[in-house]
Amino acid sequence: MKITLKETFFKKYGFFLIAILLFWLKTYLAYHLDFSLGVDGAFQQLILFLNPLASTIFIFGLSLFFSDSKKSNRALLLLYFLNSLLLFSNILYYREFSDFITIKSILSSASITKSIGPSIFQMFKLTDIVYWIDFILMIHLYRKKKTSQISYSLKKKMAFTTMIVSILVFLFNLNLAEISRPQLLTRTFDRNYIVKYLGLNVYTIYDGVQTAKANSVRASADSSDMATVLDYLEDHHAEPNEAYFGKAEGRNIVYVHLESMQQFIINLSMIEKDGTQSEVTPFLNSLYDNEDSISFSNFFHQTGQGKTSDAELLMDNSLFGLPQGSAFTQAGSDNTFHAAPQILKNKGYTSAVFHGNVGSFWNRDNTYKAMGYDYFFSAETSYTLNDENSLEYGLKDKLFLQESVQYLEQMEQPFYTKFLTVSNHFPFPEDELNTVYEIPETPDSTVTGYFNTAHYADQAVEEFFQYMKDSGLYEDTIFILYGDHFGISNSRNTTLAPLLGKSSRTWGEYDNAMLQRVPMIIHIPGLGNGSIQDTYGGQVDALPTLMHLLGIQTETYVQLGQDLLSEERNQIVPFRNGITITPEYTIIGNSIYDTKTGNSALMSSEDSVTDYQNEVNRIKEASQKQLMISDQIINGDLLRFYSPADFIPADRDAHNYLDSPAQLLEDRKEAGDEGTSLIQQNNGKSSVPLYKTDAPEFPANQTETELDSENTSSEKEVLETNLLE
Ligand code: GP9
Ligand code: MN
Repeated sequence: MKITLKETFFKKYGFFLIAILLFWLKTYLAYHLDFSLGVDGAFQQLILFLNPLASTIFIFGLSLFFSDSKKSNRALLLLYFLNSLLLFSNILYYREFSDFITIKSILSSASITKSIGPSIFQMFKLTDIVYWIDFILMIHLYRKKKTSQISYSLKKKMAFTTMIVSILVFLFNLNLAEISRPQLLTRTFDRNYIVKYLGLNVYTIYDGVQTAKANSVRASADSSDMATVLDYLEDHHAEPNEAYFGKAEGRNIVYVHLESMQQFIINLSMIEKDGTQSEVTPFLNSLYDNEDSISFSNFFHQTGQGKTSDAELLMDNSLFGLPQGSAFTQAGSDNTFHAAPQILKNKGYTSAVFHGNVGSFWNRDNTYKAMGYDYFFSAETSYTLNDENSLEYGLKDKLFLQESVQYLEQMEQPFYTKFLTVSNHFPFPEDELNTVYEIPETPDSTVTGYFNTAHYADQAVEEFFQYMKDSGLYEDTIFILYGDHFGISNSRNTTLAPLLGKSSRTWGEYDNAMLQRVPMIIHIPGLGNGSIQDTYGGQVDALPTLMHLLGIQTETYVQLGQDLLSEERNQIVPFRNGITITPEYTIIGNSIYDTKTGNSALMSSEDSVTDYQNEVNRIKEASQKQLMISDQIINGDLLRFYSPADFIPADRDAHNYLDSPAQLLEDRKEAGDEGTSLIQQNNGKSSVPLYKTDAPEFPANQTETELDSENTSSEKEVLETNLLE
């Protein structure tokens, strides 16, 4: 009798229950294997264990609403597959971004796919099979007809009961979460928190609701919202430092955007495969510690999911990217910006971005128009790409920089320009032609490769600088070299640790945070009293710094950063994910570390507990406020309601970047003898032949036979035609 009861029970509910159990365990396994959710203590462990349950019951319970069992079972299988796909996509995404997929990032999936698409295979691990064997088992059970056979009347009842059970489990879960983390859903914590406490499915739904809300924010914003922003700016503005104000007045501006370059690489020497020891980035090192450079040793990237585009937004606007997705893709097509190129256009500058990748990547082709860039030289219009000379993200740096100067020399001076490099991009692939710096193998080929691609990028920048000197542009220019974001993601830092002389065993969230420093070198030829500054700052602070160096006051502009050279800086550096760093404290969730030592700050604090708490709260609030004001500006498109003195807003329709090279030529002709371009100053003689590159793919460096066999002669012709013009 007992056995029959058991049998009947399994016959009726087995397939359904197995599905729930398998998926629950799989999610829990993924939490441990692939996500680092910062779970602390037994109580949080319990919540983590419980959190996949409610949504799994709910989602799979939907299958019970079908009248016949066959349909139900099929629906269950489909739901199982879709939910597995969501989980697995998040796993892959997390491996690169240390973050979860957002609805916005799916909506702007073109950019995301382009960003991680080509390197997708690098994300897979052999052990990923564990995320799919359960599904294979489910199919097997389905085929063997080991599915649930529940009668219609019973199923109807069961469907509703299941829904109720799932809601009860969810409320219980939410209750536990609120005990551990009050106001979880009412205050904006990071995505990690929501997954940690409520699970991946709940996070996805929550994110969807947030996205819908955000869309309505823009519609409901009005000019009064701008008042809050202006109040903030009045309090937050840091006066320029007189010693530096105007030091680069009237100069050309050249930004060298160093893809994935992290500060740890500066002055780092490694032992190569052949036993010799040398610096990874000797040229950057020479600029970093240089009498004509102001360099920063505690400068952090502040990017989020928008990665390169966030870095660009920060540098050009002194505004943060959004908490989710990329502001370039979400707001770049509609919003008003008061970006550097537009501010400077009103002061007689011309501007351009150079990038050897397609123009639509990160929605650049639209966003730059709103930022006032005159020209955008991208892969479609301005560079010659072939299989040999380019990588997943565009033309290799040495060729890219070389090919760029044919346009640069034609630009009216002074100019504001940005060169976006790509060679040092994840997954830092081996490039047979350009393997110049080989360290011994590590367990992770992306970590091993990073040093070579960084070294290559360093050489490319050196060649570019040599050209600037040889062409005579150097003396009239201010150079800003900055790393855009991490190249080695947190999940790989334990492999990196021993290479930096650190222990992987004791590696933790504090160490991850410290590695978010990126290079920031301001090179002003002729400056003379260069220095390495140890002030704590981030990318949001770059624009006011530059403006003051150019001798332009910033208090009427909506720039959220503080001049890195000002003596009034608060030195509070928020990361986009809410981590906050000051010279004293590193605040990560509820943990507070001593920034200098990495020890728990509470223990080492000599202040009274209340003073300490007040100070930490003050820092947290300042950090959150800066991010919040930035989000309000972008989400509400608030800059459309405000116009700084002497500022003429950008006219999007004034540009068609597909014509940039032709437009440049036309503008040069129009300027005629009065023109200030380098080529005009040289009476029409091109400076391009002065550019020396050792790139093996460069046509002039290839023998005739190589050229013929690779059929790149067309490239040479294009270059020559460009020169003739
Ligand atoms: C793409 C390049 C890389 O054009 O700038 O962007 P990322 O993947 O680093 O955001
Ligand atoms: Mn990048």
